[in-house]
Amino acid sequence: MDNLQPAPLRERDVTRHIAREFYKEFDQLIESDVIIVGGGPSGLVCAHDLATQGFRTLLLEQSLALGGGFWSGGYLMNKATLCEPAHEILESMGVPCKPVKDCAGMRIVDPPHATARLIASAYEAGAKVLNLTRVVDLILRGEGTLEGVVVNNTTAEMAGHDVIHVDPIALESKVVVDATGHDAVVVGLLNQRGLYQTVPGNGAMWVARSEAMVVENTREVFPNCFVTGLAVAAVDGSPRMGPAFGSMLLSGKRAADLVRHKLKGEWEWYG
Ligand code: 48F
Repeated sequence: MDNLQPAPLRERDVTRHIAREFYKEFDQLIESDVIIVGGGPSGLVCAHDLATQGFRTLLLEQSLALGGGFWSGGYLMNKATLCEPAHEILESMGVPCKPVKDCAGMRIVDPPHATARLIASAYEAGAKVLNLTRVVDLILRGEGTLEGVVVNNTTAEMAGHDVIHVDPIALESKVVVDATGHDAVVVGLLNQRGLYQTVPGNGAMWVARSEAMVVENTREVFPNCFVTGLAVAAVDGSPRMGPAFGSMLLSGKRAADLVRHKLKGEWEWYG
Protein backbone atom coordinates (compact mmCIF):
# COMPACT_ATOMS: atom_id res chain seq x y z
CA MET A 1 0.00 0.00 0.00
CA ASP A 2 2.86 2.35 0.94
CA ASN A 3 4.24 1.98 -2.59
CA LEU A 4 1.14 3.68 -3.98
CA GLN A 5 1.87 6.93 -2.13
CA PRO A 6 3.10 9.72 -4.43
CA ALA A 7 6.67 10.89 -3.91
CA PRO A 8 6.76 13.81 -1.47
CA LEU A 9 6.44 17.06 -3.38
CA ARG A 10 8.93 19.83 -2.59
CA GLU A 11 7.97 23.46 -3.15
CA ARG A 12 11.42 24.25 -4.50
CA ASP A 13 11.04 21.53 -7.16
CA VAL A 14 7.72 22.92 -8.34
CA THR A 15 9.32 26.35 -8.74
CA ARG A 16 12.54 25.01 -10.25
CA HIS A 17 10.87 22.92 -12.95
CA ILE A 18 8.44 25.65 -13.96
CA ALA A 19 11.35 28.09 -14.33
CA ARG A 20 13.56 25.57 -16.15
CA GLU A 21 10.90 24.60 -18.67
CA PHE A 22 9.84 28.18 -19.28
CA TYR A 23 13.32 29.53 -19.94
CA LYS A 24 14.37 26.50 -21.99
CA GLU A 25 11.38 27.06 -24.26
CA PHE A 26 11.69 30.85 -24.18
CA ASP A 27 15.21 30.58 -25.60
CA GLN A 28 13.71 28.92 -28.70
CA LEU A 29 11.11 31.68 -29.11
CA ILE A 30 13.54 34.56 -29.52
CA GLU A 31 13.74 33.82 -33.24
CA SER A 32 10.81 32.43 -35.25
CA ASP A 33 9.70 32.11 -38.86
CA VAL A 34 6.46 33.89 -38.08
CA ILE A 35 5.10 35.88 -35.17
CA ILE A 36 1.32 36.15 -34.99
CA VAL A 37 0.16 39.01 -32.78
CA GLY A 38 -3.24 38.30 -31.23
CA GLY A 39 -4.76 34.99 -30.12
CA GLY A 40 -8.35 35.49 -31.30
CA PRO A 41 -10.00 33.14 -33.83
CA SER A 42 -8.09 34.47 -36.87
CA GLY A 43 -4.70 34.31 -35.12
CA LEU A 44 -5.36 30.81 -33.77
CA VAL A 45 -6.32 29.37 -37.18
CA CYS A 46 -3.32 31.07 -38.78
CA ALA A 47 -1.01 29.67 -36.07
CA HIS A 48 -2.49 26.20 -36.45
CA ASP A 49 -2.02 26.11 -40.23
CA LEU A 50 1.53 27.49 -40.23
CA ALA A 51 2.70 25.25 -37.39
CA THR A 52 1.15 22.24 -39.15
CA GLN A 53 3.38 23.00 -42.14
CA GLY A 54 6.46 23.01 -39.94
CA PHE A 55 7.09 26.76 -39.69
CA ARG A 56 8.42 27.98 -36.35
CA THR A 57 5.27 29.80 -35.25
CA LEU A 58 4.97 32.05 -32.21
CA LEU A 59 1.61 33.43 -31.10
CA LEU A 60 1.69 36.48 -28.81
CA GLU A 61 -1.35 37.40 -26.72
CA GLN A 62 -1.62 40.32 -24.34
CA SER A 63 -4.33 38.71 -22.19
CA LEU A 64 -4.00 35.76 -19.86
CA ALA A 65 -6.53 33.78 -21.91
CA LEU A 66 -6.31 33.05 -25.60
CA GLY A 67 -9.47 33.23 -27.73
CA GLY A 68 -10.05 36.98 -28.15
CA GLY A 69 -13.68 37.79 -28.85
CA PHE A 70 -14.78 34.23 -29.64
CA TRP A 71 -15.77 33.17 -26.11
CA SER A 72 -19.18 34.77 -26.48
CA GLY A 73 -21.71 35.17 -29.26
CA GLY A 74 -22.28 38.81 -28.49
CA TYR A 75 -24.40 40.46 -25.76
CA LEU A 76 -23.17 37.68 -23.45
CA MET A 77 -25.12 34.96 -25.28
CA ASN A 78 -23.02 31.87 -25.72
CA LYS A 79 -24.15 30.90 -29.21
CA ALA A 80 -22.44 32.32 -32.31
CA THR A 81 -22.95 32.16 -36.07
CA LEU A 82 -20.59 31.02 -38.81
CA CYS A 83 -20.98 31.21 -42.57
CA GLU A 84 -20.22 28.14 -44.66
CA PRO A 85 -17.65 26.91 -45.63
CA ALA A 86 -15.90 28.12 -42.44
CA HIS A 87 -17.73 25.41 -40.48
CA GLU A 88 -15.43 22.85 -42.16
CA ILE A 89 -12.48 24.23 -40.17
CA LEU A 90 -14.26 23.73 -36.86
CA GLU A 91 -15.81 20.40 -37.80
CA SER A 92 -12.34 19.08 -38.73
CA MET A 93 -11.40 19.88 -35.12
CA GLY A 94 -14.44 18.08 -33.73
CA VAL A 95 -16.71 21.07 -33.04
CA PRO A 96 -20.37 20.55 -34.02
CA CYS A 97 -21.71 23.31 -36.31
CA LYS A 98 -25.49 23.11 -36.44
CA PRO A 99 -27.13 24.12 -39.75
CA VAL A 100 -29.86 26.77 -39.50
CA LYS A 101 -32.98 25.54 -41.32
CA ASP A 102 -34.41 28.85 -42.52
CA CYS A 103 -31.09 30.59 -43.19
CA ALA A 104 -29.08 28.86 -45.93
CA GLY A 105 -25.34 28.77 -45.36
CA MET A 106 -25.53 29.72 -41.68
CA ARG A 107 -24.30 27.50 -38.85
CA ILE A 108 -24.57 27.86 -35.08
CA VAL A 109 -21.73 26.96 -32.72
CA ASP A 110 -21.05 27.01 -28.99
CA PRO A 111 -18.28 29.61 -28.74
CA PRO A 112 -16.53 28.19 -25.64
CA HIS A 113 -16.30 24.78 -27.30
CA ALA A 114 -15.09 26.26 -30.60
CA THR A 115 -12.55 28.53 -28.88
CA ALA A 116 -11.20 25.76 -26.68
CA ARG A 117 -10.69 23.53 -29.72
CA LEU A 118 -9.00 26.30 -31.73
CA ILE A 119 -6.55 26.82 -28.86
CA ALA A 120 -5.91 23.10 -28.40
CA SER A 121 -5.45 22.60 -32.15
CA ALA A 122 -2.88 25.40 -32.40
CA TYR A 123 -0.88 23.79 -29.58
CA GLU A 124 -1.26 20.30 -31.04
CA ALA A 125 0.07 21.57 -34.38
CA GLY A 126 3.22 22.81 -32.62
CA ALA A 127 2.56 26.55 -32.33
CA LYS A 128 4.26 28.18 -29.35
CA VAL A 129 2.42 30.72 -27.23
CA LEU A 130 3.45 33.62 -25.01
CA ASN A 131 0.44 35.06 -23.20
CA LEU A 132 0.42 38.15 -20.98
CA THR A 133 2.76 39.53 -23.63
CA ARG A 134 1.88 42.82 -25.29
CA VAL A 135 3.41 44.03 -28.54
CA VAL A 136 4.46 47.64 -27.96
CA ASP A 137 6.77 48.34 -30.91
CA LEU A 138 8.43 46.85 -33.99
CA ILE A 139 11.97 45.97 -35.04
CA LEU A 140 12.56 48.05 -38.16
CA ARG A 141 15.99 48.17 -39.76
CA GLY A 142 17.34 50.36 -42.55
CA GLU A 143 14.63 52.18 -44.48
CA GLY A 144 11.95 50.14 -42.73
CA THR A 145 12.58 46.41 -42.99
CA LEU A 146 10.28 44.66 -40.52
CA GLU A 147 12.22 42.01 -38.63
CA GLY A 148 10.12 41.30 -35.56
CA VAL A 149 8.35 42.90 -32.63
CA VAL A 150 9.11 44.52 -29.29
CA VAL A 151 7.13 43.13 -26.36
CA ASN A 152 6.59 43.70 -22.70
CA ASN A 153 4.78 41.93 -19.92
CA THR A 154 1.17 43.13 -20.04
CA THR A 155 0.86 43.73 -16.30
CA ALA A 156 3.94 45.96 -16.30
CA GLU A 157 2.54 47.84 -19.30
CA MET A 158 -0.85 48.24 -17.62
CA ALA A 159 0.70 49.74 -14.50
CA GLY A 160 2.13 52.50 -16.68
CA HIS A 161 5.74 53.56 -17.11
CA ASP A 162 5.53 56.18 -14.38
CA VAL A 163 4.61 53.43 -11.86
CA ILE A 164 6.79 50.55 -13.11
CA HIS A 165 9.44 51.26 -15.67
CA VAL A 166 10.36 47.91 -17.22
CA ASP A 167 12.16 47.97 -20.55
CA PRO A 168 10.62 45.79 -23.26
CA ILE A 169 12.50 43.06 -25.13
CA ALA A 170 12.67 42.11 -28.82
CA LEU A 171 11.61 38.91 -30.61
CA GLU A 172 12.73 38.40 -34.20
CA SER A 173 10.85 36.79 -37.08
CA LYS A 174 10.82 36.70 -40.85
CA VAL A 175 7.13 37.63 -40.97
CA VAL A 176 4.70 39.33 -38.58
CA VAL A 177 0.93 38.78 -38.78
CA ASP A 178 -1.37 41.42 -37.31
CA ALA A 179 -4.32 39.48 -35.81
CA THR A 180 -5.14 42.06 -33.14
CA GLY A 181 -8.77 42.63 -34.15
CA HIS A 182 -10.32 46.09 -33.84
CA ASP A 183 -7.03 47.70 -32.80
CA ALA A 184 -4.84 46.58 -35.75
CA VAL A 185 -1.89 47.25 -33.43
CA VAL A 186 0.96 46.22 -35.73
CA VAL A 187 -0.30 48.28 -38.67
CA GLY A 188 -0.94 51.13 -36.23
CA LEU A 189 2.72 50.97 -35.16
CA LEU A 190 3.79 51.09 -38.83
CA ASN A 191 1.64 54.21 -39.15
CA GLN A 192 3.28 55.79 -36.07
CA ARG A 193 6.67 55.27 -37.74
CA GLY A 194 5.45 56.96 -40.92
CA LEU A 195 5.47 53.71 -42.91
CA TYR A 196 1.75 53.16 -43.45
CA GLN A 197 -1.39 55.25 -43.85
CA THR A 198 -3.73 56.00 -40.93
CA VAL A 199 -5.75 53.05 -39.64
CA PRO A 200 -9.35 54.28 -39.87
CA GLY A 201 -10.95 51.52 -37.75
CA ASN A 202 -14.05 49.50 -38.67
CA GLY A 203 -16.92 50.95 -40.61
CA ALA A 204 -20.52 50.51 -39.43
CA MET A 205 -22.04 47.03 -39.38
CA TRP A 206 -22.98 45.41 -42.69
CA VAL A 207 -22.49 41.71 -42.32
CA ALA A 208 -23.14 40.63 -45.94
CA ARG A 209 -20.30 42.86 -47.17
CA SER A 210 -17.92 42.65 -44.24
CA GLU A 211 -17.58 38.87 -44.19
CA ALA A 212 -16.51 38.68 -47.84
CA MET A 213 -14.30 41.79 -47.66
CA VAL A 214 -12.30 40.55 -44.67
CA VAL A 215 -11.39 37.33 -46.45
CA GLU A 216 -10.70 38.95 -49.84
CA ASN A 217 -8.55 41.70 -48.32
CA THR A 218 -6.46 39.47 -46.07
CA ARG A 219 -3.02 40.38 -47.40
CA GLU A 220 0.54 41.56 -47.01
CA VAL A 221 0.05 45.26 -46.24
CA PHE A 222 3.74 46.09 -45.86
CA PRO A 223 6.82 43.97 -46.64
CA ASN A 224 6.74 41.03 -44.20
CA CYS A 225 3.60 42.29 -42.45
CA PHE A 226 0.33 40.45 -43.07
CA VAL A 227 -3.07 41.34 -41.69
CA THR A 228 -5.89 38.93 -40.82
CA GLY A 229 -9.31 38.85 -39.15
CA LEU A 230 -11.05 41.95 -37.93
CA ALA A 231 -7.78 43.87 -38.21
CA VAL A 232 -8.33 43.74 -41.99
CA ALA A 233 -11.58 45.67 -41.59
CA ALA A 234 -9.87 48.13 -39.20
CA VAL A 235 -7.03 48.77 -41.66
CA ASP A 236 -9.40 49.23 -44.60
CA GLY A 237 -12.26 51.00 -42.78
CA SER A 238 -14.56 48.29 -44.11
CA PRO A 239 -17.77 47.29 -42.26
CA ARG A 240 -17.80 45.34 -38.99
CA MET A 241 -19.81 42.13 -38.68
CA GLY A 242 -20.68 41.54 -35.02
CA PRO A 243 -20.86 37.94 -33.78
CA ALA A 244 -20.43 36.31 -37.20
CA PHE A 245 -17.14 34.45 -37.05
CA GLY A 246 -16.85 32.63 -40.38
CA SER A 247 -14.62 35.21 -42.01
CA MET A 248 -12.29 35.25 -38.99
CA LEU A 249 -11.53 31.57 -39.53
CA LEU A 250 -11.33 31.80 -43.34
CA SER A 251 -9.11 34.88 -43.11
CA GLY A 252 -6.75 33.12 -40.69
CA LYS A 253 -6.47 30.27 -43.18
CA ARG A 254 -5.86 32.62 -46.08
CA ALA A 255 -3.22 34.54 -44.13
CA ALA A 256 -1.40 31.28 -43.38
CA ASP A 257 -1.49 30.40 -47.06
CA LEU A 258 -0.06 33.78 -48.09
CA VAL A 259 2.65 33.60 -45.40
CA ARG A 260 3.57 30.10 -46.56
CA HIS A 261 4.16 31.38 -50.12
CA LYS A 262 6.19 34.28 -48.79
CA LEU A 263 8.38 32.13 -46.52
CA LYS A 264 9.02 29.67 -49.31
CA GLY A 265 10.20 32.59 -51.47
CA GLU A 266 7.42 32.05 -54.00
CA TRP A 267 6.85 35.80 -54.31
CA GLU A 268 8.38 39.11 -53.38
CA TRP A 269 6.23 41.86 -51.91
CA TYR A 270 4.24 43.43 -54.69
CA GLY A 271 2.79 46.47 -52.86
O1 48F B 1 -10.45 40.57 -31.27
P1 48F B 1 -10.02 39.21 -31.67
O2 48F B 1 -10.90 38.07 -31.36
O3 48F B 1 -9.63 39.30 -33.23
P2 48F B 1 -10.03 38.44 -34.50
O4 48F B 1 -9.33 37.15 -34.51
O5 48F B 1 -11.58 38.12 -34.30
C1 48F B 1 -12.53 39.14 -34.12
C2 48F B 1 -13.75 38.54 -33.46
O6 48F B 1 -13.40 37.97 -32.22
C3 48F B 1 -14.89 39.53 -33.19
C4 48F B 1 -15.65 40.04 -34.35
C5 48F B 1 -15.79 39.33 -35.62
O7 48F B 1 -16.63 38.29 -35.56
O8 48F B 1 -16.19 41.12 -34.26
O9 48F B 1 -14.39 40.65 -32.48
O10 48F B 1 -9.87 39.34 -35.65
O11 48F B 1 -8.59 38.89 -31.03
C6 48F B 1 -7.55 39.82 -31.07
C7 48F B 1 -6.58 39.47 -29.96
O12 48F B 1 -5.44 40.31 -30.08
C8 48F B 1 -5.00 40.62 -28.77
C9 48F B 1 -6.30 40.80 -27.98
O13 48F B 1 -6.09 40.68 -26.58
C10 48F B 1 -7.16 39.69 -28.55
O14 48F B 1 -7.06 38.49 -27.83
N1 48F B 1 -4.18 41.84 -28.83
C11 48F B 1 -4.61 43.10 -29.10
N2 48F B 1 -3.57 43.95 -29.03
C12 48F B 1 -2.45 43.22 -28.72
C13 48F B 1 -2.85 41.87 -28.59
C14 48F B 1 -1.08 43.54 -28.50
N3 48F B 1 -0.61 44.80 -28.58
N4 48F B 1 -0.22 42.53 -28.20
C15 48F B 1 -0.67 41.24 -28.09
N5 48F B 1 -1.97 40.90 -28.28
